[in-house]
Amino acid sequence: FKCIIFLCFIGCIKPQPPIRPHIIPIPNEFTLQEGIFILDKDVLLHADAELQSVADFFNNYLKEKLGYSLKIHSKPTTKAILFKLDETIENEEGYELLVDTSQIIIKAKTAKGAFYAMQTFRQLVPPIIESDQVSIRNLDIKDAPRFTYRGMHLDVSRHLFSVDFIKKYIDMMAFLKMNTFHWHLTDDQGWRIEIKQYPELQKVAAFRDETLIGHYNDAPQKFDGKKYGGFYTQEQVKDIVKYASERQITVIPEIEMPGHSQAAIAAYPKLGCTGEPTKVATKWGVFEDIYCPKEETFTFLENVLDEVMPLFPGKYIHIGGDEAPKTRWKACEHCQALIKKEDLKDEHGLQSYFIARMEKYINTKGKSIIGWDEILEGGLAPNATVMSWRGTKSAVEAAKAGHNVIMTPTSHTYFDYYQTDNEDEPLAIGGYLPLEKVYGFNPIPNELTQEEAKYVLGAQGNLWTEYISTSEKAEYMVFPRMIAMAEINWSNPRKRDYQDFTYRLSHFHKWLDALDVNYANHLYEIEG
Ligand code: TNX
Repeated sequence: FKCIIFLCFIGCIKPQPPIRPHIIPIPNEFTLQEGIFILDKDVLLHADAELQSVADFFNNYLKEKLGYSLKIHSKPTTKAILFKLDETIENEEGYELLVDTSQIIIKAKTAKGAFYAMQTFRQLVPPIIESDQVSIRNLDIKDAPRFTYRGMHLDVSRHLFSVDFIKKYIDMMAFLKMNTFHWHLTDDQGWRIEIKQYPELQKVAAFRDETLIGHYNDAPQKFDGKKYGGFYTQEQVKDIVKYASERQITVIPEIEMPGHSQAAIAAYPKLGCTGEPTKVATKWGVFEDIYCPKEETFTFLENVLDEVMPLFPGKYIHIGGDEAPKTRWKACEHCQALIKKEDLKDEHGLQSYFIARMEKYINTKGKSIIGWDEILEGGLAPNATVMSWRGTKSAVEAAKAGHNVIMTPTSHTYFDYYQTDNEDEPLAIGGYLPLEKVYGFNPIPNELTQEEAKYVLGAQGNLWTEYISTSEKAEYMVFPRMIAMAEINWSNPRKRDYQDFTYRLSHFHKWLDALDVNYANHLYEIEG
């Protein structure tokens, strides 16, 4: 009898790992083995020098999660977690994660790979741990991403989001193995990055009359005397970029030109073609006041970029290029003279001249440009990467011309669209993009040959925020669609199975709850 009690006692206290792990994005190769590894205070940690910073990051994470960090050991040993550099792993971001009873071994070629191994490891452990030890099922994982560009975008012009929220967004991206944060910093309704040389950007362009309530086509609302707005100081920008880089995420700033520039023109009317004063936009949409292609404007943009570029160590600067109506350029003598002088066909040729000129400047600083697919108009800037949003046609054209492409089509990646047709769904900009459709996205257009498909760097989810004024709503729109996007970018398409994904997602909800993320629960029926 005593024996039975003893056995039961052992059985009851021994924590049981889940039978079927539910990792998102799903790893390439995954084999469960017999046995478990027990993570407790006695486990040691050893890392090769190249992976030390990730191992430290990991140890800090364990401290938060379990209440203690592991003791560092100078040599590989048993009852330990080991971070090993492995040059034989092909993919720069790839990793292997081996759990057996005496060791957990993380192998990677770079810090990035080790970081992603750590993200997988996190999902092997329950979101909330009540004791100070945890058991992990023995297994082997070999994993590497499908695409090198795995992005999420956030529009902070239409609505402003706190630094804390942006960090949370970055944290979630890192957890899902995404590596690029596209930060949409300027638009008609607000300029959001501090530029010291141009104080009116902070005083004027960063604030708008608070009349923006209601829908796209609503009649103009009355100004209630309040201003809406703000901007990120360069110190805050540096802090965010550093935070992202510790999580293997590159931040790409977007400074829109020549269109979506009414806020800047409101601050400095000379940047426009008419020179007339205008206001920071108080409605959504596309506006006719755009930068005028004169020397004064180019100098302004170059000076702005001279302050922006050093803040962002990544290779890319996004210069917008989308939705630039040519009304003002048609009516401007200087523009018409320039079209003649440069032997351009028309205003579209002038747009191409504008972009190519800015590209040249940015290239001299060692950076490359990304632009929305309108930069194809009138001839593509020589080294540009195209962000294809209006469909796949532009992507095909750019890839066939040997340009890199990032896929962000409205049809599959616009998270400002409705995600269900429920009547009580919160107001969205329009459109309909359910989770299953996001999950079914294939970033490689059928028209491309295998060779041409190499120009597709990956895909990105976009969050435009005309109708998203709070962080709770931003999270609601993004989750769970971003989780599907993460799997599209990372996992082997042959592994993709919507039913299996929703099974894993229903478990991932526990993570979202634990991390205090507000999400749309599409699975209540499945779970219910
Ligand atoms: C189009 S996508 C835009 C944005 C809007 C968005 C709303 C793109 C390059 N431009 O200015 O916010 O649609 O869905």
